[in-house]
Amino acid sequence: MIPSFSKFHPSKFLFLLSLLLCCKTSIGQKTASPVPYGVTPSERLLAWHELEFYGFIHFTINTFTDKEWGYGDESPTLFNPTHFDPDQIVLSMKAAGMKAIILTAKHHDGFCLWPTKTTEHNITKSPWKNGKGDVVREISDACRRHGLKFGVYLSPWDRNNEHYATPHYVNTIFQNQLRELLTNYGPVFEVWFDGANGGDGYYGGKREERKIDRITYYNLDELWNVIRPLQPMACIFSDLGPEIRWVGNESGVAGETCWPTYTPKGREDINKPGLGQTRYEEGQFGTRDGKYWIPAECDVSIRPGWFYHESENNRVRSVENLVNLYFKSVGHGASMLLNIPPSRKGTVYPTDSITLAQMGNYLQRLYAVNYATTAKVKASAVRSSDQAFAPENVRDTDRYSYWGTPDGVTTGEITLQFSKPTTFDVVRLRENIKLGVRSDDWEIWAQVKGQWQLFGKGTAIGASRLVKGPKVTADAIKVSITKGKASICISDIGVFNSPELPKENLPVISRDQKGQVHIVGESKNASIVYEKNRNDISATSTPYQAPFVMTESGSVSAAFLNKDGSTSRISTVTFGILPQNWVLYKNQATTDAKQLALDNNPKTVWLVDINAQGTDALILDTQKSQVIKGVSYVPDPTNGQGNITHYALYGSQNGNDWQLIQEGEFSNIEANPRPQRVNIPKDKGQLRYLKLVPKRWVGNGHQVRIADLLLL
Ligand code: FUL
Repeated sequence: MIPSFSKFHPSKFLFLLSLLLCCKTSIGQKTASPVPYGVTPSERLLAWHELEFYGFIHFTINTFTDKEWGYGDESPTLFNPTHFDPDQIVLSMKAAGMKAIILTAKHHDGFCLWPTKTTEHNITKSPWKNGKGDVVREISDACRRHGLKFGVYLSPWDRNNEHYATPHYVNTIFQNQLRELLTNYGPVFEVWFDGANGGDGYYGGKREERKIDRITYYNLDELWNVIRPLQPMACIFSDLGPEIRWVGNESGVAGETCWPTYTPKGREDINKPGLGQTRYEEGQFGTRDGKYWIPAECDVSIRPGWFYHESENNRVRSVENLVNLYFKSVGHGASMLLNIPPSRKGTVYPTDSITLAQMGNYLQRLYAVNYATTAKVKASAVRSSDQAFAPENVRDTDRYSYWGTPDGVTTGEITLQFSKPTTFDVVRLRENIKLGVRSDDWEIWAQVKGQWQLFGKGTAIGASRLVKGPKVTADAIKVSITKGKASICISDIGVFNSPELPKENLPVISRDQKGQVHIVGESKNASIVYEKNRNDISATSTPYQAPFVMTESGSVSAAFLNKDGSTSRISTVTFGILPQNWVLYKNQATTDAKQLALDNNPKTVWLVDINAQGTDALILDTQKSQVIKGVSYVPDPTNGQGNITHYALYGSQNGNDWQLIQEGEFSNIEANPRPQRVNIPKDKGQLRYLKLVPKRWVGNGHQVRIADLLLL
């Protein structure tokens, strides 16, 4: 039918016009979203970013050999946890607030924790559950039961496998191990490839050094293609990505400014990343406008080592320490991957699980009330009246709803006005990372009694930024973006008041040059008790009244004993034999600073020139023949360059005839410089002289570092 114009009426025209205008405004309101800036995360990385805090389990044959890196010649019969309890492990970790767990399915020693068909060196050859056990199955099932995601660590370096360093290992054995893990154990959120690669090992009995080309050997393109179809949501971690990068240290700390975008220097083609190729410092910071979206992950252990060592039972990080790391990892836009090593029982040790529960309690209370949700919000500019860009979006829990400014408006501010003075000390900022990392510099201001005070400032926001400031009671807060590369897209401003954190208060144990042990500390209504050469403390432990002499080697543990019989956490210090008139020298020449290696203070380091690898030696004359049970080498904890990685240790009665005691490696010292113990067998232990020959050390310099040398 042809429309009849005769039926036209002015009121109808007005109505149509207003309808049209109305449509126009609403079309106008449906302003286009900002164009993403730079690179953006994939769907699986978005899901990964939401996890923020998850756990690592280091558990294998090393748990039973007291080692950090197995050589690969360990008998599978050693693996035999007495009370393995996957629920206890997973629930202890969940209690901390972790959202996922990554298990070391195979560490460098090559022992597979699942019944693999790829090698005999696996759990079926252990006595545990008569060879019918499967740790990967039990942990992955427990994760699912308790609502945590599951991930796998599979060490590329395999010191057991005879084929390591040949194409057969990498193209068949290693890939098939991955296939098994990614096929048989349900969804996997992350696959973890360690950078420690190549070197000496058992290799099927050859006991030799095997070097690989870290860039080409693993055929990484092919490896990624094994993962993709089997687990489309699994993010791949290695030093350089391709999806998650190593932060460059094992201390749990990301750079103050830590971009999720990254262009590794000199390795611009990330599709051929190599393993163990990281440049340590870079990982902490990432690259503004980097070519790839490869956010940082901060892996750190709750203890000095990655595996359980009984000797470290009193060296578990405190909740205060862990929370601090949380703010320096998750709070800087990275993730926190906290390692909890189960003991030989196959459970999380009580000190660790108590600390985890404390951490969970802290985080729960921290996030319990977000004072932003009820605040009135006002922004200096808004993209349009479309709800999609409304300043109020920063108050909700949706990580992708946001306050947006018009194109080209890269600076601006947003104010949250509280209905009454509000006390807080933590502010959380997030950008809608689906649109890239857009803003650079930001400031947070608190309005206290009418005056604006700076609460915090920094660079980079990304997926999460936690700003911990002093406690303030304010009427309003203002977030000011003072520099950016694209229009603002802030998705979250959270305002929280952190709960009181239990402060670590432990007795401090020290020994003076005369061998007097002093234990100092104060705790209300508590006294100090101690034990020699025991890790545990109880109400019946010896009350500390005055310094006592201990010239022999051994440990002292101390704690506060409360009136009700309970005790604080325990501090333990290991002393070497008291170095009285000992002479330490280098075979070529003496060095003035040598005493720094005998002062039992890891902060003072003997930096000693070494003429050529494997020829120089450090000699210790203890002035009398005595029984020495071991040596502890304490590397420089602050500067890895020069820390010894490979050594030979000799002993002598007369300083002329030397007997080799042990030759070996100080495992993982580059990434994790913790004290290293070498045991001296009884038949070689009657000694006056010791000679340490540094064979290899970190870096290419001509100096090695010795923070301390203890004779045990
Ligand atoms: C390191 C490894 O060599 C350690 O043993 C540990 O697994 C840690 C997470 O990564 O590079």
